[in-house]
Amino acid sequence: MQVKFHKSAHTISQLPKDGKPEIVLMGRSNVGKSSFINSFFNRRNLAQTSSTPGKTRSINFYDIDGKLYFVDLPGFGYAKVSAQEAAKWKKLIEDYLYGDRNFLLAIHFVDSRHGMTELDLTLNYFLNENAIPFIVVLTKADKLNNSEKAKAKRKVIETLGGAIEPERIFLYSATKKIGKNEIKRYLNKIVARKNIRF
Ligand SMILES: Nc1nc2c(ncn2[C@@H]2O[C@H](COP(=O)(O)OP(=O)(O)OP(=O)(O)O)[C@@H](O)[C@H]2O)c(=O)[nH]1
Ligand SMILES: [Mg+2]
Repeated sequence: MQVKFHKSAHTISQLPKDGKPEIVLMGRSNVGKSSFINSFFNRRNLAQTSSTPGKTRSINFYDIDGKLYFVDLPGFGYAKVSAQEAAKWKKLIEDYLYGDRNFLLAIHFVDSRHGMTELDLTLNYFLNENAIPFIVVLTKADKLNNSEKAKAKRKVIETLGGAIEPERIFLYSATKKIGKNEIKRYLNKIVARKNIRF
């Protein structure tokens, strides 16, 4: 499997139009979406990350074997930009999400220490409403002990009213080796017919 940066879209007209399937990374600002790209693919600087929320400001496409895209979205819930810029991002993300995209899977990132917020519930509602298959990835799991990890997972199930199987919730750490193999296994099942192996 080969991954390479494909393009950044700052406007809706810059989105790829080739109809390739997309695995889209969503979640609050600073949750670790871009760090996931780098750690998952073992590439230090494929995606830009920052300890300051709001690093990713465009929709970034990463090409997998010329067959599908990983799509890194700007995070939501980021208040430290001007209202004008926030409105521009919101529109870009919404135009993207409501556009006629070929979603293979959404990866919904949630900080394992904080659990789901109101905005996460809105996103979850959107995914369900639009029948977009998704998994939940609980990030920064290196900051939790084992009982906290189990609790974080239970909390997601509770918050979503049991409407998600435990097999679709993953604990992950970009800094320590947690969760990567499990997520690889899950994704490999999804792309098996496309002859891709993560
Ligand atoms: N300890 C720890 N820190 C992490 C982990 N993943 C990300 N971080 C840190 O969290 C911060 C934000 O990471 P990003 O990957 O830039 O987050 P993002 O979700 O892409 O943020 P936006 O681009 O603003 O939406 C950085 O300081 C990362 O180093 C993790 O698994 N463990
Ligand atoms: Mg980012």
